[in-house]
Amino acid sequence: MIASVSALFEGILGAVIGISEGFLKSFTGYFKGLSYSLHKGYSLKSKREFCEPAKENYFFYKQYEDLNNTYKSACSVNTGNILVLRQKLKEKGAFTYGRVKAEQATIHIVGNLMNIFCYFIHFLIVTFISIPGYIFYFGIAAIENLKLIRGKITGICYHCHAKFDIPYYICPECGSLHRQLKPGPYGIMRRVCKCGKVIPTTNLTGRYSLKSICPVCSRGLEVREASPICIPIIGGVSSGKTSFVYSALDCLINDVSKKNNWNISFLNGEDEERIRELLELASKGIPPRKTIKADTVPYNIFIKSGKFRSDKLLYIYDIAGEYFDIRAEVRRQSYYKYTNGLIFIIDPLCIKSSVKYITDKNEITQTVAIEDLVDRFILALREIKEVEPNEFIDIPIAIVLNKIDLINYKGAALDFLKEIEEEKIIRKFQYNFSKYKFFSCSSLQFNNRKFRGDQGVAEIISWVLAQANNEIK
Ligand SMILES: Nc1nc2c(ncn2[C@@H]2O[C@H](COP(=O)(O)OP(=O)(O)OP(=O)(O)O)[C@@H](O)[C@H]2O)c(=O)[nH]1
Ligand SMILES: [Mg+2]
Ligand SMILES: [Zn+2]
Ligand SMILES: [Zn+2]
Repeated sequence: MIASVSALFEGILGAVIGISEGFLKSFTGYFKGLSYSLHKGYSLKSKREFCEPAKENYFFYKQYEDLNNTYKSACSVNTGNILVLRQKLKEKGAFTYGRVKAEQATIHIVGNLMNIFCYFIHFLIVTFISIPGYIFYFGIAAIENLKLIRGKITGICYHCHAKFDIPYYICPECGSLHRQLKPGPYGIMRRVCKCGKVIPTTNLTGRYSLKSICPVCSRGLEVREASPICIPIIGGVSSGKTSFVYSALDCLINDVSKKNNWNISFLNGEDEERIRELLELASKGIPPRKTIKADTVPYNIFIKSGKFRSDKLLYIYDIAGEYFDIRAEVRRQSYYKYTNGLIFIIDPLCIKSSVKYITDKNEITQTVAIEDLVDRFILALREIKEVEPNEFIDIPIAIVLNKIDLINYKGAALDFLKEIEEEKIIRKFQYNFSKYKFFSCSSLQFNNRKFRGDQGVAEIISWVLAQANNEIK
């Protein structure tokens, strides 16, 4: 009797001590979990999605990963404590039994409730601290996206013709490659590169002034986050495409830009020199060298104006005439996918019925089958752009009757084609393009002791630019 009373008493004493020990462990469990989970470094999410060479902000992803890990660790601490206590049951006696069982039950109930409570408080604290950052992030990201969308800003590589959102940027200090230099876990307006250099992460803060490379071919780019306007020049061999490009550039730089108050600039000093030298030669009447198939780098010119939402970057593709001889070759030119306007050069010397109007018959040396070329090009374009036969191709196209200095006809291009009974050519464009216009010009007029494009060239380039981009009028 006395023994059982004393055992009961011991058991109760044990239980009281067990409960108080259980409470203590329950209160410390979450903090132990916290000490196991909080550590410096990257969040798994940012590592998976970005993996950038920059310092990560704690209050973006990592704080919630730490929160969840802390809760899991704290639960494990409780389970561990309960298991360890089980060992103690090997010691016989009512005191030990009461202490262990009471402590286990306390940890199980109070410990887990404490974890839920602490998790909730932890969640509130990190959320409270994070909210201003998130609001700032969403605000800046929205303004940035709006600027890129409204300004039609995208990247186009002038080496490999790939299209992308923004290029890869290079840290000016250590040369590290930032593949996704935009607002995010590494910073909203700016980020700190792993070398310590602070670099801009938005167009608004001047990201475009950093050195960049193409994400596809890794070659250097100086596109500066402008809105691209891509205009390929189409036409048979020797139809005068390169001559037209030179006179169009000359006219754009010297006349059209001044008339519209546009500011013209080049990719860099080297490219400016290349273009100016070519124009200088052309102005002396030296015909351009034949374009070869390897010449795939376009002529780039920046057009800036206070009236534009974004700077424009013109890409004029001067393609070798041989490319249009085979449909598969046309299809291989990926820039037709995103082209904003087309200039189709027709050499009247290739149209048999125009012979009687040609002043210098010696010039008739070419035999490009113009109708076949038009058909081939339109078919290839439909395939690339995936336009159904019953739909119009929605790229504006200027059809240019070139070399009119050799033609003895004063009327408009469309009338000339009708006059020589080449309505077939007119219809091919009419039936396939939603927006088209016929022009005539001479890329080589001797004027003021210089060879320059005539008035027609200015008209053509202005029309195509205005059709290609609605900010240009
Ligand atoms: N008279 C006259 N000749 C021109 C005109 N435009 C081009 N040419 C001449 O036509 C020839 C071919 O001109 P290019 O500009 O090289 O022709 P292209 O279409 O670039 O030829 P490929 O590079 O072979 O595809 C050159 O000898 C030019 O001088 C023009 O408006 N008037
Ligand atoms: Mg050429
Ligand atoms: Zn760096
Ligand atoms: Zn590229």
